[in-house]
Amino acid sequence: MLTGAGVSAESGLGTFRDAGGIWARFDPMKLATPQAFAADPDNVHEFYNARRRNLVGARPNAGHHALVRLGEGLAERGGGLFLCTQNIDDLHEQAGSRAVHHMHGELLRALCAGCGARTVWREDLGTGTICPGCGRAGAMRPDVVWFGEMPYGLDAIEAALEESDLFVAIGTSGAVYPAAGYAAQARAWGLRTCEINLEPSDNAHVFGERLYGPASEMVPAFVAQILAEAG
Ligand code: BJW
Repeated sequence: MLTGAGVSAESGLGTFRDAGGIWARFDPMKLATPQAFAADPDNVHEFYNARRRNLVGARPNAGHHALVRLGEGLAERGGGLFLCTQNIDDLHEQAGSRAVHHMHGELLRALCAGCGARTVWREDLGTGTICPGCGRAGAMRPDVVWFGEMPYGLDAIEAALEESDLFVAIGTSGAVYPAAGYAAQARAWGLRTCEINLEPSDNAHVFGERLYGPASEMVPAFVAQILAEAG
């Protein structure tokens, strides 16, 4: 299972590439690259501080809750769910999903570029923030994956894909790699593949099944169908 910004859209968190989305209002090259952070850390901190404050008030929607039921239902039947999200929010966890794989990091964590410590973080970050690990200031950044950086846990994702019989992408435009490549890989390996999105994504043609509509409606219906099929 791969989720993207669309699953959190109905919880009030903006998507990136829709009309009026985050990258329509802000230049990703000035905010979501290591070079941008090196050039203007205050600007990047301000952008993520605002999004962190917004996230603290956000709550999961019926799509997130349905994925909890899917995980539990598959476990009861002797199966399992590998939930990989590109989202840096914690709405899957708030809903009750466990062991969520955040391949693009987490907004509620800080990373010290000096010592590598990753710390749970709910407050604003700034250039003067002191790392609780090494005690130094000046190297704290949001623990998120920017363009040009290696996403987290790619080996674990590939291993989970290899063991799966179903790959589902929910609420993602299929514009960002390597995440966007998993559907084609899954298809090539013979997995059943399904896209759930508001509209066809960039790689919609790759999926064997396509369901279009809001995640809060489509995901609960899909989960009910999968659990019924599983018996
Ligand atoms: C709804 C809905 C509703 C709305 N219900 N649906 C080829 C191979 C490998 C890499 C590259 C490559 N070509 C280029 C690259 C480099 C680059 C890349 O992909 N660039 C592209 C722009 C072309 N990738 C990278 O740099 C990555 N690292 C990397 O490649 O390392 C080296 C490497 C090489 C080879 C193999 C492995 C590794 C890192 C990418 C980091 C992305 N970071 C961001 C920011 C994170 C922090 C933050 O949040 O600020 O991650 S960018 C942004 O995009 C964010 C998202 O996770 C990511 C994906 O966006 P997502 O989730 O798909 O959102 P949207 O807005 O695009 O789509 C939402 C969808 O939902 C839409 O379709 C709507 O219709 C739908 N929707 N409402 C259901 N209610």
